Amino acid sequence: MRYLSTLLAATAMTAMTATGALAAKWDMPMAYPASNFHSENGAKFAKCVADGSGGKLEIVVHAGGSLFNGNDIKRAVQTGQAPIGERLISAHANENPLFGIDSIPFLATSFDASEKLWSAAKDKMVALLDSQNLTYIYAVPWPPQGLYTKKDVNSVADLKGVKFRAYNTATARIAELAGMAPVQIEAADLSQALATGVVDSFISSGATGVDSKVWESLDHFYDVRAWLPRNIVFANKDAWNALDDATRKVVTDCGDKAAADGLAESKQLTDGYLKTLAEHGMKVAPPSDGLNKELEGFGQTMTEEWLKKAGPDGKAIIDAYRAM
Ligand code: PCA
Repeated sequence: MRYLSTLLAATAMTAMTATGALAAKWDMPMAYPASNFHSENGAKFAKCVADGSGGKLEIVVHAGGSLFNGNDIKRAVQTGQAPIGERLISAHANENPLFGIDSIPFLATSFDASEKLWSAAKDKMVALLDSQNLTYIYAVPWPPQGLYTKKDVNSVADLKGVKFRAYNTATARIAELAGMAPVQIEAADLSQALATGVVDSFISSGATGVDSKVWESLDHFYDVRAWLPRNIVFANKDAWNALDDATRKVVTDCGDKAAADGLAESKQLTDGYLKTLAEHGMKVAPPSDGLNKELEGFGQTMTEEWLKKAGPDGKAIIDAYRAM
């Protein structure tokens, strides 16, 4: 089904506008549900571009992984099957450690710290994307990441043997360090994986917990605030190059606005998500000191591992961030 709709819809189409100007239609795959704040922000971005370009560029958002699975979006945009798309960039840390910079546990744990880390990393990230035929448009952080479980967890030992949903190499590595069994699952499939017992734990934001109605399967949210991963919106470089200068400027300006609006939304919604989890009967609490210390220890291990993998470029980013 997905493959068929992909074939039918994913091409960048061009048509003439009423005034005779060449108009383009860009399909924009996104992985998270239409009601998620990233997706709503993406829809506003699309409207901004349509309005700003006077209809010369129409961007059509396809939320919820309906056009491409989350894991396939980046490749689809690189290869031109989709002209633009949004992806959780740390899910691609296996291609290059730089993509995982925002998911190193306890390196940047607040919105302010996450913005600093991003400003230290952004130029290199944009260049890396460019080297993969992708033009950076905008990025928005998720709220801080916490631990969802079925039972009380007071130490890492309580996690041993738990079936854990991972969404990138960092979450898989945490599972490994804690003696859990990681299973890579897209957010779109999370509710079902929880309901069928494929997994009983994961680390994510309050946003994804609410999107997935996790209270139907789980009881606890530990507000660990371990990191704030980012979704990045990028365009296929050839599709980008085919736009005229004025339209490119509209996309860039709308992207800057989407980055600022998305950050503000993410901040503003953070507490409300945790309230919603609690209202549905979940126990929402900070981690115990013991659990927190052990997780911070994982953070140190993983920072060292990351620095080894990322080499001098990675070290330069972390040094610049720490000096801010
Ligand atoms: N939600 C996404 C990634 C980070 C987040 O908060 C997810 O769980 O897939």
